[in-house]
Amino acid sequence: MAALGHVKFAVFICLSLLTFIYSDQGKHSRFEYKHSFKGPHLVNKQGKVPFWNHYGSAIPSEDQIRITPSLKDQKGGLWAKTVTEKEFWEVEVFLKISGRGRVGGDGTAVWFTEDAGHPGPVFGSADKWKGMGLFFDSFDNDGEQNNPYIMVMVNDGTKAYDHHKDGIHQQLGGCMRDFRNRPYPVRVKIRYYNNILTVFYHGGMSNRDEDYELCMRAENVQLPKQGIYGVTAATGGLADDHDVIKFLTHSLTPPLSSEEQKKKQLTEEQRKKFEDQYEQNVKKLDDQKEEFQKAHPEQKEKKQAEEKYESVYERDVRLMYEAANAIHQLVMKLHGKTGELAKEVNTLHSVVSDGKGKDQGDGSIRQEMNTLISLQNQIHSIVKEQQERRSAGQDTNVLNNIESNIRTVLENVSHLVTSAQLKNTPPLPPSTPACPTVNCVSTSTLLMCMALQLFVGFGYMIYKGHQDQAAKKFY
Ligand code: MAN
Ligand code: CA
Ligand code: CA
Repeated sequence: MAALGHVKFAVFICLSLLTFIYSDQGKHSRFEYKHSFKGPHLVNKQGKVPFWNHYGSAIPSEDQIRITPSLKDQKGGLWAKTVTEKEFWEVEVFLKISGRGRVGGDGTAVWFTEDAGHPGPVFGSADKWKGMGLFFDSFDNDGEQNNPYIMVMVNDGTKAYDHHKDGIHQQLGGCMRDFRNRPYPVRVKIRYYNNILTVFYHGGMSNRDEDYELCMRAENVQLPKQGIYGVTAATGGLADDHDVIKFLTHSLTPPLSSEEQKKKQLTEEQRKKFEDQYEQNVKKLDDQKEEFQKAHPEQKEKKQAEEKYESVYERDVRLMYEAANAIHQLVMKLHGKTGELAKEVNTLHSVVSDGKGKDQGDGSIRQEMNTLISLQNQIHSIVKEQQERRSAGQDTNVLNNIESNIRTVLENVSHLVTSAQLKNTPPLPPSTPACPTVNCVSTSTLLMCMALQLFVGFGYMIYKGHQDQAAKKFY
């Protein structure tokens, strides 16, 4: 499978090369990736454009490099790290120059110079360069109303650019175009071949490749045999965003002799052979994929199952939600039950009060009193647990209500016990039992109280268990 992938990749590379090396108007054009960049993934992890250095205000991002933001007096630049190997070349640069003002400044420059530039006064780069600079000059410094202007200036390292006159007398050639705030990127294609320098301009009114027009052409141009490409920009009192979107470089070489052509150029037959091979390999890959799926159906099922069932995260969230819901239900139930219990004990209390003085006390009263005391103890322990829970920061209104209900029960039971104790002083010997004349507290009532009591305790245990489980899910 992996070998197949490599074959596929190799064939793809060959086909790509075939498209890069082609004969065009008697010259060969070859894409130079080390002197180019384009989106959508312009920057590496270090935030740099591979094979390029940037300085000043330039900020590379995924799909463009902002050489200057629209702030006053900014300078920025981007220069290829390596020199060119071929004497003749063609670069195509995509730019966006935009600003809110009717007039902007100052402009962008595309360079081919002997050495890489550094920050300076000429559109963000150093003066007295050796080589060529093409300037998108937005601001009309000399007031001749001839800007925005695109111009080429060749320098042998001796001339200082005349910023105040927009270099009007220093230009090799140019054309006046408004390149600011265009709907699509504006483009420039600079071709240097056989010492002829030609500049084509694309006004950014469309995204079509064929919308280029000739801006300038000059013969007998002497540029360094080897050089470095750069793109820089600057703002002054006025400011624009100067963004570069693409920089595509091709080296241009003379056509090969017929002998060389035979050796180097891939014939149509070979091309067809590669294409067929590629098709076959793709088919083979598909067949193998199918075979693998047949041989390992569990893999497919596994994948389907993974899609069908929820993820660990989804399950945890769902469980937490369900647990919280269950706790809520339980607490509400507990709330209702303690209310009932309170009512029950109140009834008990009034019955005991009514029977005061009538009851002479006997064994059954003593037994009931003992049950009441144990009931009191149990309720007391619940109240204590409630207090602990509240001190752990888990108090809610409902839990408070439960507690207050239990407190009422506790008070009433205390009262009941005290009344019963008073009645039985001094305690009667068990040998002389006497039936009460009034049925003050029935055994069934007491048993019901105890059942409720147990229910409360049991409910609380379940609630606590749920809560512990829910708490564990957070770790
Ligand atoms: C000021 C100066 C000039 C610059 C213009 C336009 O006048 O900074 O150098 O060209 O603003 O930005
Ligand atoms: Ca200017
Ligand atoms: Ca001018």
